[in-house]
Amino acid sequence: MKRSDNLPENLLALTVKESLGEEAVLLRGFALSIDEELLQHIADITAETSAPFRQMVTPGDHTMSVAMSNCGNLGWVTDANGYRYTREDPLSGRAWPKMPAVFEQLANRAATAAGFNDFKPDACLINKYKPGTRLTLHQDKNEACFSAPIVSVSLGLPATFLFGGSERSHKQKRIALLHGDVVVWGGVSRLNYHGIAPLKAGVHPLTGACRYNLTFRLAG
Ligand code: MD3
Ligand code: FE
Repeated sequence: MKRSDNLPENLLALTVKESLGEEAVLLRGFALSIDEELLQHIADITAETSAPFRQMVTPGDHTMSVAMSNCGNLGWVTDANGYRYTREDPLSGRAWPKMPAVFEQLANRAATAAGFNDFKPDACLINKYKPGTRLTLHQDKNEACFSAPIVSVSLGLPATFLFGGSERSHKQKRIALLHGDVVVWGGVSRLNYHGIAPLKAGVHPLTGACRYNLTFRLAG
């Protein structure tokens, strides 16, 4: 039996909820009990013969330091033609790998714990950070619908999350995101600027010198 079979239905009552601002909820350690299962799925999805990690190029011709892949019906991509969601992995020409049931269930339960019922993501972006890798301040606005929340899951090395406001110039809060943490962003925080500071060097027992982030979205 997999440990995800044991995820209690009443996880909500057992979860430490921390508010990061209006409609932004940090669920510390929410994914800890299924960490190894999540990492095994990431390894399978990103295997050389499936949808390997790649450093994408922005429309402004910058190569991103974060390596990315996707699973689910839609996957986020960027290239010279812009930022968008696609049904096929441009590397292979095939559909993105199916979203594992445990991913969908985790995202749905985290959203529910944060007060967003019936979240059914169709896209999961998988980000891989090595020491020095960063994600500059941006908004997530390539999705068809902004009323659904975004759920993010952190695995491996810790990161400093930069959480800004509705304008790029607004001051940012710095929040440590640790292995197993889940954050739910919805409502008024959905379009807030955010980013990840350059990852500090380190070694995590399960991931080595690396951080993974899963970002679940309703994109289509
Ligand atoms: C706040 N990823 O892939 S997840 C991204 O840790 C992205 O890899 C970061 O930002 C990472 O686009 C941060 C947390 C996150 C995701 C979406 C948000 C925070 C958000 C949307 C609105 C506000
Ligand atoms: Fe983002």
